[in-house]
Amino acid sequence: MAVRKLTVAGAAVMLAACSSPGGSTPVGSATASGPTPVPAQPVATTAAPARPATFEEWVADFRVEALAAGISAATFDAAFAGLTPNPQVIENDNFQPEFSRPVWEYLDNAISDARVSGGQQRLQQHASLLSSVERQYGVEPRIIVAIWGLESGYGGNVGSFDVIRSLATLAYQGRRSQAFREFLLQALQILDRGDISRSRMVGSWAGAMGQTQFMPGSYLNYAVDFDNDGRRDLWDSLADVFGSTGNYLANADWRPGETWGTEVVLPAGFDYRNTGLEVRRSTAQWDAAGVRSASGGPLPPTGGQASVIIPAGHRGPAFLVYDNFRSILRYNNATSYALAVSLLSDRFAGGGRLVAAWPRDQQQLSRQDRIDLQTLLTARGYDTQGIDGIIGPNSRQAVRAFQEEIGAPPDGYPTMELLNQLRRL
Ligand SMILES: [Ca+2]
Repeated sequence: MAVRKLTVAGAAVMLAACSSPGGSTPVGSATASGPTPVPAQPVATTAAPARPATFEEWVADFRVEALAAGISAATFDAAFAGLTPNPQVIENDNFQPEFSRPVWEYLDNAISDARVSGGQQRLQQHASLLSSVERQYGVEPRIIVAIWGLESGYGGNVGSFDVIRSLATLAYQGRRSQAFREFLLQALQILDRGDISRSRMVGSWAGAMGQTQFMPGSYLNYAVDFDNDGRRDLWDSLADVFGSTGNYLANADWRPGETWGTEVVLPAGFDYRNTGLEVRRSTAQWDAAGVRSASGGPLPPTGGQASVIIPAGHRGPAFLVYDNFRSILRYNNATSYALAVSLLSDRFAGGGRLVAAWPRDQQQLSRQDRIDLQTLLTARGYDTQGIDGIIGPNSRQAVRAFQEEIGAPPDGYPTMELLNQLRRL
């Protein structure tokens, strides 16, 4: 199957692409006229300066690799005929929002009344197809429809970017060129198999495809031909769309007959160091620790493990999430996304309204605030493992350690209040 190693020339191209300043320069301005020093960047290396390849040179090099990986020349040449990089794709790739969206705003939008009623209607409309998918893969219709609704508005918006053009652009000059080179090979394999025509292969700017937005690797590995017409078509066959989503989740260790989890109430004095997906316990252990279902009644059963998450810190709602929640995270690795799928699927069935309120008055940290937070925590001896303005697990751990120092609930959730306390020290 796919050859994973890069050619030497490919590695040189990647170096050039990584060193290029942001990719805002029109690609056509990169000329092939002799070695040009890599634009001024304080890179401590004695290696010979890489000459930025033109797109045409890059395609010629990539063609060798693709054909060696088994892509037919006819597929490759048809896919790349007249192709140019898409500057919009690079712009999207480099976009860094000043504020990250609070989880409640994301959920308000994701679980709108229109999306709830639209999903309920489609659950009825496609009931028999969804049941056969459930029989085959063990995934409930409402989960599949929730994913479908979030990924493409029930097929209404599959994206209009030419996938090959997007992937080629990102492989040529994106920040993660190596990964996109691989995605591009996979997309070409999909064309080669005849699953979809070149012109119909449209998607998101980053190459997610079809009504459930599969990246090319997921498509290759998990898309199924559920309507048995010989092609796996995630654009125009709902059977293939639903079947592929069920197959994906089944392969992500979905536990048939179990829920994703539930909103919970944490007891007074709960130890917030036990929150987060890393802490896994049985529901019996959580029950013994005083964790209760927010709607009353016993915690829903699971044969697996459960974790407590508090997406907006200790002032917001708490959730006990099960292995099926982790399966949804393997579809799209963002807690807010997995929560949206989970709660939307509950809303289809008449539940899913939260008991606790989100802390909507909480001021959001700007990018500069997040950088200040990391700088101050690191200076105080709580290493955030880098200062990049992105609050990841290391930053949360540092926040938690500082919260313990000052006697605040150690929920690892950075707030403006916490930042101001740090600033005053
Ligand atoms: Ca099919």
